[in-house]
Amino acid sequence: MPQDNPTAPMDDREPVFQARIDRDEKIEPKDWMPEKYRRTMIRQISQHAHSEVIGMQPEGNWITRAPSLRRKAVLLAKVQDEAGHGLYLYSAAETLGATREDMIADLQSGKAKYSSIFNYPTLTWADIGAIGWLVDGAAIMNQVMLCRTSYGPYARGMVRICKEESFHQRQGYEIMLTLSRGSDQQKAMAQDALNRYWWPSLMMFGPRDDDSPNTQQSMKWRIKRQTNDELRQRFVDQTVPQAEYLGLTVPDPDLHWNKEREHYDFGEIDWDEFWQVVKGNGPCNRQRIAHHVAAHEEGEWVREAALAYQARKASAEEAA
Ligand code: BYC
Repeated sequence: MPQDNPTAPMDDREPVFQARIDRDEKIEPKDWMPEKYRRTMIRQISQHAHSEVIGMQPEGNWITRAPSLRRKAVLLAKVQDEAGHGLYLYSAAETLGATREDMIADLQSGKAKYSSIFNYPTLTWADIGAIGWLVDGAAIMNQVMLCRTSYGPYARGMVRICKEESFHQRQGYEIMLTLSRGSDQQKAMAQDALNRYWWPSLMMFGPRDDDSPNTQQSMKWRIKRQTNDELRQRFVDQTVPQAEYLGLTVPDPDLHWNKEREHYDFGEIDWDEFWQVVKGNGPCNRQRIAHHVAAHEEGEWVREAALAYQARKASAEEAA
């Protein structure tokens, strides 16, 4: 096969690679791949990993203040799951030659992005419900598609992540259900969380297809199987009836069912806000990175100890 032949001319390798993608074959770490495919995968997987890890902060903020022992145990487990997702994803990116040190340095310098949604604060307990329901709901919408992405290690990691995300989504919806069936004050708290998290959740899917520089090539390489706008529409269609069941109002006066399209029409997203947040100027961007840097520095001794243990074990094995 020309893709396994390192001396085959580039002209042959690219079409063979594309033919493998078109046949829905998975690309594995040792397979030949165009350099741009490799860089795109590292970009997306590492940014996905960063999102999982930074996403622990807004939720972690409520672990000590969860309203009951049960809620606390569930939230603690969810936040630990997010750390696990980050680890699977960093490992998947490492199979492409990226190093953990470089990925972390890119996150901390602002070179690598993470999901815009985690730059909004969690002001009340209802925000934890809204994150599970809306943010994990949006994440699943995107990640179910990624279970069939063309890069093998990423696709396999996503299968496991999706199982955990669907539990996360349900626990968030259950919090919202409890609050919306509770006192007037609790219902108002749930409505306020929906008001603040609705639009940022729609932004999670990324820019409009017309303004998305990466979508076309990523669709061709089957990294993405659906576009940002297609997934956003599916999310709105699925989530609006859930809001109705809760008795809450989606904060969009233009939202209505379009009989001809058989989809909800919805209002214009504030794209200026989206790009401001992506560029680092959201309400919590600086706080998120500062916290990550501090935690990373405090964890230096753990990394040193782990490396020393590994080196010692290797030399003991060599001596035996
Ligand atoms: N926020 O050409 P586009 C979770 C960037 S976490 C920030 O459409 P692409 C969870 C984009 O990176 C779930 N930046 O790009 C964890 C690109 O910039 P670069 C996170 C964004 O890659 C804890 C530029 O805008 N999920 O589940 O084709 C608790 C142009 O965009 C955003 C993932 O990461 C954004 N929202 O499509 C709870 C899924 N959107 O990189 C839950 C994996 C766009 O060229 N990622 N940008 O400098 C993807 O599926 C794709 O990367 C995206 C964007 C759909 C996000």
